[in-house]
Amino acid sequence: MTKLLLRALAGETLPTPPIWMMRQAGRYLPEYRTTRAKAGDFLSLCYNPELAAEVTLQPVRRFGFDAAILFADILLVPQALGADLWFVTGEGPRLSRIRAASDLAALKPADRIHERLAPIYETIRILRRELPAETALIGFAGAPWTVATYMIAGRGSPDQAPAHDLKNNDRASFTALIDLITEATIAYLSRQIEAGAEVVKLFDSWAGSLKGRDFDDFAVEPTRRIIAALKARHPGVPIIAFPREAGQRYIGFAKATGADCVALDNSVSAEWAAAHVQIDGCVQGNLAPQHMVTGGPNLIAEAQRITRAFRGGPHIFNLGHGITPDADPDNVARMIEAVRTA
Ligand code: 1CP
Repeated sequence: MTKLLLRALAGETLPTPPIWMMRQAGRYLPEYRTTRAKAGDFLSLCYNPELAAEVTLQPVRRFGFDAAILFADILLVPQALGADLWFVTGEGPRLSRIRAASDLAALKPADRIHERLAPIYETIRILRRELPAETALIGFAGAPWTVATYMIAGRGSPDQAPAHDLKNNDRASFTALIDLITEATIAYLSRQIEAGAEVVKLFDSWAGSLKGRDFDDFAVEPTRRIIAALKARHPGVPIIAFPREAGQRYIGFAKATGADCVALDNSVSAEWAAAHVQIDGCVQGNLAPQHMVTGGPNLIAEAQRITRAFRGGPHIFNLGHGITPDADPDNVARMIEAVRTA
């Protein structure tokens, strides 16, 4: 096993961490904007295997990252379950809303998602043929809570209030939705692995808004169930969990869920995470994405501080969240150089 990313995920402490970036294929790259224009719109790009593979490869070619992440979106699962999905330019995603048991009843069962998602599996097959031998391929899905927040609100919501309301006022519908997304996610990620994904990642971008018991029931438990099912079917495939803004709840998250690696946002310090999270295994993160916009000596200093803080155990270098469209591609090259010479 020579791929650096897989070695870190297997628990190896490496002299130089493998490097990739959340949203590494994206609007900060001129070549992405060109291919996206060719596809027409964002969803057409996701469902066009040749072009989705092309944008996945672009940042690997340009920067030599140690991993590629499948180009797709967490909201394709709700769409495959039967929700309407569209993107409003400059605003973000819109979905038909789940507000009551009758909305849930109109969704498809979890095993009926593959027809719609077949192009995604084809993208993965193309990527396995075209990626360099040393580059690992990461598949992904949203974690059930985060996907549910979009399905319930019908859009991104800063405080996830509509999802909290359904959780607190109609527990039966809410848990039925979480269960449906959990089953669909197991089916989706299994197919991604069968198509050639070597690692899968669960994005729980809004985990931080779950507190106390809710965090156990709706961040930890669905993640644990998905990981247990995937490990039973595909024992060798490592899984990265990203309970963004979990704070103190990062502690023990890998043990509680069975994740091989926990991804850290940039609200926790690397020194704290090395002491409290990395003791249980591999961690990924946690450079603030803003440094990719501002650059300069702070970018170099921060990238090297994080690299050194995690040097005592398995670590994958990444940002704490996705790179933003206003980032300077030259800062990405500078960041990689800083990490590799830290
Ligand atoms: O081209 C464009 O204008 C579309 C922008 C875009 C991109 C590049 C969206 C819309 N999705 C993506 C791709 C994407 N999304 C990837 C591809 C691989 C990569 O990282 O390079 C991944 C892994 C995601 C995951 C995703 N989508 C998450 C979880 C990670 C995170 O950022 O917290 C979430 C929450 C989404 C929903 C989504 N899709 C797109 C947007 C703008 C959003 C966020 C909506 C919001 O809440 O405001």
